[in-house]
Amino acid sequence: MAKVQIIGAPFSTYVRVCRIVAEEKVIDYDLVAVAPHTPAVDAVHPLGKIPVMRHGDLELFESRAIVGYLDRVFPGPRMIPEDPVAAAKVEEWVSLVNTALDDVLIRKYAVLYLFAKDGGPDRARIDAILPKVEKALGLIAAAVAENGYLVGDGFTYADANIAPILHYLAKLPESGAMIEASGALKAAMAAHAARPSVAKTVP
Ligand SMILES: N[C@@H](CCC(=O)N[C@@H](CS)C(=O)NCC(=O)O)C(=O)O
Repeated sequence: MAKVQIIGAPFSTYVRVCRIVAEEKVIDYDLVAVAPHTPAVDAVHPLGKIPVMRHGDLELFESRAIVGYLDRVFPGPRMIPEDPVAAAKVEEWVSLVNTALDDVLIRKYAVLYLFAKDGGPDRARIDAILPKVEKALGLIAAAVAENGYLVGDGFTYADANIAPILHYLAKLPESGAMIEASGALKAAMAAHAARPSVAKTVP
C-alpha cells in the first residue's frame, strides 16, 4: 500500500489534528512540512490551505475529509465512533470548533500574540475578544468536566481536533490563566498531552 503523505506546516493546528489521528491509528505516514500557498499545497487545495493529503493516486484537502478517510481506511481505534449517536456527538464538536471556536480562539485571539508586530500585541483587540475567549473555554471546560473527554469515555476526533488549539492557548497570558483556573480543562489537557500521539506532534 502506498504511504500516506500529510502535507502542511507542523505549526498548523489543522495539520496537527490529522497527524494526531494518524498517530493514534499507528499509520506509517510522511509529513511534508510546507507552508500554505506553496506549490505542493496549491496543487491539491483550491484555496491553498493546509493540510492536504496524498495517498497513492488520491489527493484530499480539508482536515475533516482527511481524518474521515484515515479513520475508515486504516485499522486501529476508531476516532469517529461507529455508533451513530456517538459519531454525531463527535461531529457536533468538530463542527462547533471548525466553524466558530477556532475563529475566536486562534484567528481572532491567538494570532494577536503569535503574529504581533514590532509594537507588541494589539491590547485593544485582545481586550475586545476576551469575553468570547472566556465563553469558548467555558464551553469546553464544561464538556470535559465529567470524565476528561468531549464525547463518551475515550479519546476521539473531537479531542484530537481541539488539542492543538488548546496547546497554543495555554501559552498565552489571558487564556493561560483561564485554563489554569479551570480544574477540569487543565486536567483533561494534561492527560491528552501525555498521549504519544499528542506528545509526538508538538510543533
Ligand atoms: N477548513 C480547513 C482550515 C485549514 C486552515 O485554515 N489552515 C490554515 C493553517 S492552520 C491555513 O492554511 N491558512 C492559510 C490561509 O487561510 O490562507 C481545514 O479544516 O483543513
